[in-house]
Amino acid sequence: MKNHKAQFITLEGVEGAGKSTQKQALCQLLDANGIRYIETREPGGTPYAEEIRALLLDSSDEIPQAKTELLLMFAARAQHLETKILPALERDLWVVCDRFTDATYAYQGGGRGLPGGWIQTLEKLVQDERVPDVTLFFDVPVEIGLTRAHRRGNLDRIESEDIEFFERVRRTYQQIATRDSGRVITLDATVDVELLTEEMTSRLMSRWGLKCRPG
Ligand code: T5A
Repeated sequence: MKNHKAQFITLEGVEGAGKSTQKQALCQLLDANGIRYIETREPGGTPYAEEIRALLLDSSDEIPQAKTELLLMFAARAQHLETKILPALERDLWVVCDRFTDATYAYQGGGRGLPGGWIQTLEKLVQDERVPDVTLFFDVPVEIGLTRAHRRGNLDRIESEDIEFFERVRRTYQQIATRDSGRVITLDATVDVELLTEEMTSRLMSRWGLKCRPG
């Protein structure tokens, strides 16, 4: 393997894009190459941040305002970044994280229509210059993703938004991927699980100079 500093990898996409499924395949690739890593997710990732996640995703009688939702996403992120992600990277552990700040631009920015400038301000405050090294964007038409998510069942508060909301989320992800194509790898997530794993594995092996395929 080429010499690499510990990588901060994030997975993004609309609901049902297949992030969680492909995260397992990514971890198998890292295992096969003897790379030490932690797995985590947002919102959440630490006990405190998981409590914020529960607040964010539970459906209750009082619906949080879009601004409240934005601030809670970054509150959870501050805790997660400081107490889990950065310490892991400092110990030379790679970090595989299901969603990060691109999701805030996509959901609270694109979906809810909050100004991008607000998100940039909070991003600077919470992350300073820290951004993921690699982001895998699993791109799938909203109807396909939502059908998969519905099949899986148990929709949370945000998953229950209407189709136009998720169309704006997807468009924002696509814009980020175009603008930041050095960091973001876009994968066609309409194909079956095995084909998608194959494509992701090949792209990452060549990017990092890995030699061993899982299994
Ligand atoms: N959020 C998050 C914000 O609004 N702002 C933020 O800043 C952040 C960080 C939580 C919610 O929080 C929001 C976004 C979310 O609404 P989450 O925990 O990541 O996000 O939950 P979801 O995105 O809802 O996770 P899902 O499980 O719905 O999506 P995945 O992980 O993309 O999909 P996955 O792998 O679980 O697959 C879903 C189903 O599809 C099948 C699977 O078997 C499964 O049944 N599947 C496929 N079927 C056919 N072909 C494929 N290629 C398939 N891949 C998977």
